[in-house]
Amino acid sequence: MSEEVKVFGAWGSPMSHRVELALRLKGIEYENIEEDLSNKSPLLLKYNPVHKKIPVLVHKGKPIAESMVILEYIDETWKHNPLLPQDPYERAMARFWAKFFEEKCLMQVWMTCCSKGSEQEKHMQEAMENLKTLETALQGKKFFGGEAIGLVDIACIVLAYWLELNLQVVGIVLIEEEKLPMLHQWAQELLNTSVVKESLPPRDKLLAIFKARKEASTNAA
Ligand SMILES: N[C@@H](CCC(=O)N[C@@H](CS)C(=O)NCC(=O)O)C(=O)O
Repeated sequence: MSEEVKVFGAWGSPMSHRVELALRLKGIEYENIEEDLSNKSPLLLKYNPVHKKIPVLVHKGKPIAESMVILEYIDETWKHNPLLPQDPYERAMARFWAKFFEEKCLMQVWMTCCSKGSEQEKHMQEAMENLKTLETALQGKKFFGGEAIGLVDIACIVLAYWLELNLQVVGIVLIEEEKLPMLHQWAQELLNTSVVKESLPPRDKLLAIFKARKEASTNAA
């Protein structure tokens, strides 16, 4: 491991998956360091003293935190199989949509999974509106990155897999073919790509966690 690439992550985390997928797409070997999030290691706290969260990428002894920042670092360090377009305008657009997803879709869909009744209805409507807007960036394309998986696809994979599974457990289908046809098609294409399939955490293990969380919240109510 000449490049000394380490990823401090957790098997079920969509944020550490972003980093691992980017490294896999670039063919960069890395050492995966599994963190116990209920008992974080002194090294993780040293490497990410501000947020104390995973993922952290450590390259040649230097730590970088925040998944989207790490993705850009990876893209700038290993320039082959680019995650961002070469054209400055297209790069700006990719960053725009990744930010839109982070700020306007991620939390809204997550809150749809976690809330109930009229609260849930409100979050779901907001999530739908924002996902319809996000979908426009897929017009005429297979992936947000075009023919190849790019930064926005990696950012949004949490929607196609983790959030979809969580929504399934609470009995909601958001990414329906009729309502969000382009996002629906995109999710299928993405999850059928071998590099993605090989990198995703097991569906059954995630479903068990989401079901246990739902039962705990039902019992607490
Ligand atoms: N904005 C951060 C979010 C990272 C994050 O939320 N990590 C979670 C796991 S998915 C974590 O470390 N949770 C433990 C904690 O909050 O104490 C990123 O994109 O890297």
